[in-house]
Amino acid sequence: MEFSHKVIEQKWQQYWEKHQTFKTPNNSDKKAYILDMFPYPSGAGLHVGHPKGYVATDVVSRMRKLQGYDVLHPIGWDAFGLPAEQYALQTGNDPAEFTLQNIANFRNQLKALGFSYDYNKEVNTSSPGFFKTTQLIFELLYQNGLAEMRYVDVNWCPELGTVLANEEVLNINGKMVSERGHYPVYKKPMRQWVLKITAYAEKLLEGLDEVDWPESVKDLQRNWIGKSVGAEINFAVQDSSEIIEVFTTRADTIFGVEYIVLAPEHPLVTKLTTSEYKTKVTEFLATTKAKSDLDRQDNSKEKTGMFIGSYAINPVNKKVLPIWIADYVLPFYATGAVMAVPGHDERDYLFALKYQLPISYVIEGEHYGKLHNKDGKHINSEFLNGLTTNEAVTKAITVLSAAGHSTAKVTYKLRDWLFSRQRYWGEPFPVIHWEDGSISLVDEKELPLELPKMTNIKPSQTGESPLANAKDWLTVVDSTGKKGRRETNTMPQWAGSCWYYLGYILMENNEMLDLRSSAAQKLLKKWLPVDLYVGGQEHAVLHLLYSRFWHKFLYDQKLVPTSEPFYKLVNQGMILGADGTKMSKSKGNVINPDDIIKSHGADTLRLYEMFMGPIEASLPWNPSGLDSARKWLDRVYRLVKNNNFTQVNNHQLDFVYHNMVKKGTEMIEKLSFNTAVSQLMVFINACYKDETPIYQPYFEGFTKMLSLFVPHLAEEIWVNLQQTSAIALSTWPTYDEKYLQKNEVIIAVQVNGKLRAKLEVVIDTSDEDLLALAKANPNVKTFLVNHHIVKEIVIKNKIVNFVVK
Ligand code: ANZ
Repeated sequence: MEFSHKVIEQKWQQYWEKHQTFKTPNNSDKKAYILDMFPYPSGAGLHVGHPKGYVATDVVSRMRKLQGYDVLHPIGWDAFGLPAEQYALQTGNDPAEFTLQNIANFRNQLKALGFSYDYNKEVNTSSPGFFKTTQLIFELLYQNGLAEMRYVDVNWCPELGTVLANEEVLNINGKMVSERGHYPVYKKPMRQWVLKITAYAEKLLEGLDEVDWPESVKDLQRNWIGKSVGAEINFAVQDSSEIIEVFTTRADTIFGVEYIVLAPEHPLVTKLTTSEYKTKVTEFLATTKAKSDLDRQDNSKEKTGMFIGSYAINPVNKKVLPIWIADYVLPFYATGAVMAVPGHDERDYLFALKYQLPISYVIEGEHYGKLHNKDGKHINSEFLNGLTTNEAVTKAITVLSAAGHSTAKVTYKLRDWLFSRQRYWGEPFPVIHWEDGSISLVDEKELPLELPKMTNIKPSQTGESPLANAKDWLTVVDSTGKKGRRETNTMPQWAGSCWYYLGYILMENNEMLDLRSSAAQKLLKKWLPVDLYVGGQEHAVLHLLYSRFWHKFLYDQKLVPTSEPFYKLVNQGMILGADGTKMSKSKGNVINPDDIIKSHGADTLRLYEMFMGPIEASLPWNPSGLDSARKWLDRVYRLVKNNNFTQVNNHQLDFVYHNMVKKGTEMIEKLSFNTAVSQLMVFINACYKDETPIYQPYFEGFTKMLSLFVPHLAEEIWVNLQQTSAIALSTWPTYDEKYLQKNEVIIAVQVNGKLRAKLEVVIDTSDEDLLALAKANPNVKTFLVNHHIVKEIVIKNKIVNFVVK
């Protein structure tokens, strides 16, 4: 190896820290806020997958800095979370201490990779100074009617005496059991906080048109929100004053309704079940509760249901329709009731076949007892006859609405967000439940409401969080002697990540500014929105939807200046194990970045991860690729050590240098890092070919570009080029078009009008030479052999065409 990465890397990391090279400036009107999805500081430390996204954002941040932008490039810790809670429950230790140790380890690992983070801006979601604002935003949500308490089923495990998160519950032989110990788990209703994200469904949908995100992520969000435009139609119950409201997107099929289906959990079920069916209905409800919503919607799973003894009346033709309950109708979607049209809807069709219910058709086409789910002219439908689906939907709704039987309705699949967890290690809710049943918020002046220190964190045995054991903390008495109890639930891990990107902006001199202060508002105006956000695809929906919801709420409160938080989003691909599968401890294919930093250096790791392929691609770790990256850095360093530099341009490198600056810049702008690195490689090859001393200004430009990827070595080379201040403080190289005038053109070669080759030739190559070159091309050759050339057409600098027989 040509240089000691250990010496160089430490030296420059200390230099940057000492000189505060990457402290967030406030000098320019141009700003770049470049953000990584912050890590959960697990006990396992960083793995090589983390740096891929972090190097990408570092490359962009460093370029923006050299281009004269004020750059905000921060990092922090998503520090509440289940593993720390589990560690606390198992060992009796304090999760706060454990978390701080993990953070220290993560920070050291990141520093060893030479990232240009401004560590003054660091945030930790579990520190009171941070979650004071999380609690404040919760209070604002509550005051604006967007947070409320409801009874919700939780996973209760009596043996463990605790409620489990969904990911801690396994499904074995159709039964829910705890991941730890395989004890039975039951659904138990508990009072929970819910945030009304559904109130923002439309805004969350519309906002997607404003952002530069991968279409796949936008689609995932759109599907998650699941907007459905349709109508509610009222069906009167026979011999009763009850009305069943169904939601349908296909009001046009109203004449094809054969029966009505209620979700088994629908509130009318008890009222409408006649006495002879009562026992069976109760049994049916119990079996439905054991099924997941996913299974209930899965068309490949068998649908079950039963008739409950009552009938409804179709408002258009007064047809009497039996009322059924069935598991395929979900209680929490739309009205939880459907009008079943077995001729044209797949689920209704399968259900009707199974229970021998009649099937009729209202759209012309091939029927013969089959499902017919194509568009067509309507039949058997009185005033809808002859219309297509779209026309018939509109007309049906108009007619039914005029008669008072229907209202146009938009429904969303999006559910309100279950916002409480039965955990110790989370943000306490700033809420007091008083003995008279009222609820009040903790006075803002008393925030943050901190977690009580507990010497032994253990389950409460009641389903409440371990906080139920902290009796002193729990009990509150007001000035009149009225007693209250604090909330034992804590907020989910998502809470902190909903606004941490604002936290960085507000973190000034180790203190979080009050979101509403004018200093805070000024900074938010400067930095928002985030210009580039890089992170894993696994956050496509939850984190990115929850944080957009909070952001839009804060926007409506006039506390943030933009309606969307993250302008551009990129999902980096995974780094797989060398065997092409996901890295995991059990497979023994995990690569630890600390080992690579020791053996090859951080610069090599950074370069390798950027050069291995497009940023979005998931690619396997390749040790020989890593070695090659190091070899190339040695080659660059050798060139510096063994060469003379000159201030006189011999013009040998003009094209290759200016081309590197132009294309390299464009490629980094497009986040095409691997191709940008190849531009640097082309330049180094040209330097090696050029025997004369290298024109120093060109090599300086190269080193600046190199510094984005391999900052330590670049700083070292910079010193070798007799520079006195850090390369990170220099300016981005520019190119001159005049050196990029092409002396080559691309010639298309066609045989019988079909493109068979492209040739790169010197401008104004003669017709004879072009013909000779074209005929020599191996691909063209295969289309000429065994053929007779009838005509040769040459258009200078453009095309060669052979007409053959
Ligand atoms: C009659 C009909 C006829 C329907 C037809 C479809 C096709 P999306 O687009 O997903 O919103 N539906 C309504 N509420 C439901 C619930 N709680 N559980 C299960 N299914 C429900 O789907 C709307 C359609 O799903 C509605 O339109 C309804 O069936 C069903 F040829 O009504 B349709």
